[in-house]
Amino acid sequence: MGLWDALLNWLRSLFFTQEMELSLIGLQNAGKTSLVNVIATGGYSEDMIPTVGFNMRKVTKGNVTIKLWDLGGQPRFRSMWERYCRAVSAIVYVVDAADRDNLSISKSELHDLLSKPSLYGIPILVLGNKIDKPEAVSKQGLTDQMDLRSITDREVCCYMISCKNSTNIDHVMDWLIKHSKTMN
Ligand SMILES: Nc1nc2c(ncn2[C@@H]2O[C@H](COP(=O)(O)OP(=O)(O)O)[C@@H](O)[C@H]2O)c(=O)[nH]1
Ligand SMILES: [Mg+2]
Repeated sequence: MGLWDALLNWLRSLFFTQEMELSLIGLQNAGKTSLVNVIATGGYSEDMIPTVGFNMRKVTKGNVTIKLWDLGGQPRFRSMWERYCRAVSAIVYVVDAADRDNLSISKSELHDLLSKPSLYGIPILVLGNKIDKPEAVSKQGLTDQMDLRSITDREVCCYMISCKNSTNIDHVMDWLIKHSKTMN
C-alpha cells in the first residue's frame, strides 16, 4: 500500500469515528453515490446504475450518517428537504464540473436549498467533481457560475475533486471531520 492510500485510510478511520450527520445533495449524475463509495471504501465503479426520479438514501457507517439525495425534476418532494436536512452538521453539495450545460440548474437548486429557513447557518461544502475530464471548469469558473460569493450567511468552502481518481478526497474528509459534532 502506498503512502497515499495509507493517508486516505487513516482519514477514513478518523471520519467514521466522528459523530456526524451529513446531507449529500446535488443533481442526478453529479457523483454523489461515487463520493460515498470512495469515502467509505476507496472503491469506484464506472458503470453505476443511475438513480431515476426521487432518490433519497440513508447510508450509515460507524457514527456517520449520510443522507443523500438527487435534486432536479422533483419539485413536489421539496417540502421534505426541511425534514431531512434539519440538524445536520454540514451540507455537501456535489456538482458535475464537466457538465457545463447543467451548471445554471445546479446553481439555482443550490440557492433554493439555502433559502430554507431550517437550513440557516449550516456550513456548506461545494464539490466540483469529475475534474479528471478535460472539459471540467476551473475552481474560479465554478465559484463564479455557482455564484458562491453571494452566500454570506454561513461558512462556504469549495474543492475541486475527482471521485474517479480520488483527487482531493483527503481535503473533503478533513473538512468534514473538522465540521463534525465531536470536534466542534
Ligand atoms: N470521469 C468521472 N466520472 C465520474 C466521477 N464521479 C462519478 N462519475 C460517473 O458519473 C456517473 C454518475 O455518478 P453517480 O455517483 O451515480 O452520481 P449520482 O447520481 O450523483 O449519485 C457515473 O457514471 C459515474 O461513474 C469522476 O470523478 N470522474
Ligand atoms: Mg446516486
